[in-house]
Amino acid sequence: MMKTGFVTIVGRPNAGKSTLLNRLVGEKVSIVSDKSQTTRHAIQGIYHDEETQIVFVDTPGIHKPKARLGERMNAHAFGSIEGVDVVILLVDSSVPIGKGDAYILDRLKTEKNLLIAFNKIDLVKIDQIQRMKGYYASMLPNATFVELSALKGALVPELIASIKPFLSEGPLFFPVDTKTNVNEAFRLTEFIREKVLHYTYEEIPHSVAVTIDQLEQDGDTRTIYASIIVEKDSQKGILIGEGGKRIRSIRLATAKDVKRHLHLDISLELFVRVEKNWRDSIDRLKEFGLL
Ligand SMILES: Nc1nc2c(ncn2[C@@H]2O[C@H](COP(=O)(O)OP(=O)(O)OP(=O)(O)O)[C@@H](O)[C@H]2O)c(=O)[nH]1
Ligand SMILES: [Mg+2]
Repeated sequence: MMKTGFVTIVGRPNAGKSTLLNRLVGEKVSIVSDKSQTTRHAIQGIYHDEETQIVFVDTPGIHKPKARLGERMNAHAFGSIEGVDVVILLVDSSVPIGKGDAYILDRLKTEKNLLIAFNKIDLVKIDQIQRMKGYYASMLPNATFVELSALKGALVPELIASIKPFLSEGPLFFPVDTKTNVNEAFRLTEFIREKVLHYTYEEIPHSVAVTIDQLEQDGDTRTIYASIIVEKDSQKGILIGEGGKRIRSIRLATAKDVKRHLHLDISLELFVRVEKNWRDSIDRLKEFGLL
């Protein structure tokens, strides 16, 4: 019998949750960016070793929502902690504690198996982490505390070790070669969105959604027609860029990354469409599986 369990990773936007998920799984399952609110769905990544299978759940960063999309993202994050074996609160040690952290802490007060993980230790001095730990320990004295660098992979085995005591024996949730619950089409839209986030700034990353209009499959080759949805004409102009330069960069970067991580050759056509207030559209949120 193997030890198995579900572990949800929550935290503020940009804490490094998706970076950690990918590190734990050893594959790019969830997209990452230096912009906040990158992840919009609860995404599972499956960790395996000889004695354990852990289903990690990456979640949207909990933030003050500005549109229905944000409200749904928060709801998915909090919904993902129900009934799991362990909740990891991932904290960015390199940013000061703020109101948003206090809000999350308050929501996690009743969690029994709570692990507070201080991430990005590669960026900070030890005494800074000690001070943070002091604050969190005063608020949640029963939590377990660990520190790590998801980016560098430092102390990740220690994180796994501190989860294991909370797991119980049981049948596997997934076959041993499974890495994620999300399908290829979803991953492709996410790879495109990641590149959009990489090449845009300010409000654009938050205003963008990607949908696949047509997907043809031939062995390891995919022909994809996808739309990037934005909220304003001005955003469309920026996304396309002078002489189509930016959209071309997004297309090339996507193809390269899809080749590297999904081992697929893609031929990609990108269209940019303006759809005012799609982030408040019930139909769109339903389509994206967020309602
Ligand atoms: N230096 C350093 N940077 C990190 C570490 N972990 C993550 N990052 C960076 O932090 C940024 C945010 O990482 P993500 O994994 O997208 O953060 P997230 O918590 O999933 O963010 P949301 O999906 O927006 O909630 C990226 O630029 C990462 O490269 C770390 O351990 N050290
Ligand atoms: Mg994320």
